[in-house]
Amino acid sequence: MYTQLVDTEAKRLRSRSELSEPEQLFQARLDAEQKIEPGDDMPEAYRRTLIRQISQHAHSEWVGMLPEGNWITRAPTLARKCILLAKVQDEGGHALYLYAAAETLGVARETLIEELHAGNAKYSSIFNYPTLTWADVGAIGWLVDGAAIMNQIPLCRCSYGPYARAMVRICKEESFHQRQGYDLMLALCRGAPEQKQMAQDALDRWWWPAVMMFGPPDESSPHTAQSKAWRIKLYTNDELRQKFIDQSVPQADYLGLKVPDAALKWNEASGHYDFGTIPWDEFFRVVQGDGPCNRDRLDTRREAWEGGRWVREAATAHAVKTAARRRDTHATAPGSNGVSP
Ligand code: FAQ
Repeated sequence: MYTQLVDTEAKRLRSRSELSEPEQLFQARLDAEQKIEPGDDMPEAYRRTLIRQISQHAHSEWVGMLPEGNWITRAPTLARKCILLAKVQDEGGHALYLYAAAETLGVARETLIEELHAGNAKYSSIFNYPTLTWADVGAIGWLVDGAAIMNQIPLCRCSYGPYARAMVRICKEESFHQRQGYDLMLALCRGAPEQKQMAQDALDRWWWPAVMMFGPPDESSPHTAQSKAWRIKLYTNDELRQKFIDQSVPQADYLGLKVPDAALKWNEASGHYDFGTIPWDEFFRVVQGDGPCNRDRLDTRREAWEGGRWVREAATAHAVKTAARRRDTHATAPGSNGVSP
């Protein structure tokens, strides 16, 4: 399916000389690393690609609160509970910045959320896996936040201003999340043999899903070539995946854990780790809605949306009343001619 998409999309990636004059001017701005801002002229396809990527990213943060949220009530100490609460709240905040960034492109947040709830929008495959033990919270911080940062640091330099600026703060928070996850894994690995085993089991289950978070291999990625030309993506999926593996393997060694890949081997000539076959069938299954928790995740998000409806309605009613009061005060203030602005 994806190979087919690549062929079609590749045809659409036109050479510079085939671009219209406004497109060439736009491309020249991107090549000069100028930021594109919401009021600027932009090709419709650029705008649509940004809405697609930013909204998928926002949904990922939003759904991504759920796997770890599952452990807030069961954190083993008060300190760990406070840390986890703060982390999960941070992810909610990231979703809100990102929905706001998407809104600057002329799409309403409610529309995006409706698409998510209808099952028509994508979010990261990784959040469709269950958190079975406390060690999974450590593995998510270490590996999932680790992979997220690897992908997101370059996005701080992407061509669209509001997205790039949102990423600066998000990356600072994600770096801290990654360190808390690694710290949790370290505590388990220095603990009882059963705790270390729990950490190993979490690594076994999260390794390949984390490696697949970077998206399909470059030769099967329909969007990478155009997104790179537009500087929405600065690196390909495979480039970032390799960086992540190179960074994470020594970290696993330091923990005394074994990465579940028999083919993993340092390659002196390339200066990178060689790795085994990635289970892409599983990835495509999960992305197409058939992962271990897809249905559960969407049901939970829909329920939360319905459960929070009264809060949104109350906040809107309050805002309307406050605005009306302000208008009345203004109209009766001394010196006012009673005409509302
Ligand atoms: N899962 O041609 P490409 C986080 C889809 S945030 C599901 O390579 P593109 C924080 C892709 O959308 C994690 N679908 O596409 C956190 C496209 O579908 P479409 C999220 C995937 O856009 C931590 C199709 O496959 N981060 O973790 C996945 O150029 C801990 C073809 O793929 C971001 O979103 C996937 N893994 O590259 C929260 C970062 N991969 O639209 C809580 C921004 C690909 O044609 C706890 N996004 N697909 O139907 C990006 O950098 C890019 O969008 C990629 C995909 C790299 C994800």
